[in-house]
Amino acid sequence: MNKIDVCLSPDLMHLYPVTDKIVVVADILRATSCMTAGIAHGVAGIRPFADLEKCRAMKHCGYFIAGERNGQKVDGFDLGNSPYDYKQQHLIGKNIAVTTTNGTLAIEKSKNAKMVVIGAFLNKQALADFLMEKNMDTLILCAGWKGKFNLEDTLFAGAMVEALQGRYHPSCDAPIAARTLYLEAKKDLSAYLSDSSHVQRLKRLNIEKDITYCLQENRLDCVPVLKDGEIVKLN
Ligand code: 3SL
Repeated sequence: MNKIDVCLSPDLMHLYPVTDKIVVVADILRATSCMTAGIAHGVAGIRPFADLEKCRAMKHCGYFIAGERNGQKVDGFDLGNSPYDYKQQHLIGKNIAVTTTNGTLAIEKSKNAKMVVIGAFLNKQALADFLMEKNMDTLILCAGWKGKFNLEDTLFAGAMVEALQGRYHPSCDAPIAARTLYLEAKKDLSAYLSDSSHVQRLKRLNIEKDITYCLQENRLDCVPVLKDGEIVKLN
């Protein structure tokens, strides 16, 4: 039986050999939810950068540039980090370069994986179907917040473990703990997360509608995959 594991922070990635695994990167609020929404909406490709200036430089290569630091849009960038930014009509068929506080760093830290895919509650079932078809050991990487654990990414990891239950065997205690939390939270994810640090941070910035959007399960039937450094729709 294949194994499923959960890495609770990008700072722990050195503990997880991934060269023979699929890594699912999750930054539920909001980076990987934005990427999933954008790709589902018809954005041609999204190139992630951990480094802000490298991302900014992509403007000269014809990319729209998207970026956030501490939840707020980077000055001079075309887009912030709201899923609604990624669903604008004029972005269909276009390419975006993006940098975020945690999500794009988590993607960079996954670069040795056999395959990197982008996870969100939005595409949970599409992703689970894809993983079952691929039939490979899988690691869910939670982007967290500046190296620390966060609840929303861990709940998503637990949701994936639950979706793959019976088909995958947990590698250690993290997937068991994440699933237990998800089962407790799933009736009302939004209520369960109401006191969590990043929900509080985003509420202070008045972006409740992004939280509501990102916590919807199985709204999008799309698996974004990292190919030659760019996130594209799996075909
Ligand atoms: O850290 C990230 O990657 C972002 O998703 C954080 S925020 O929701 O845009 O603040």
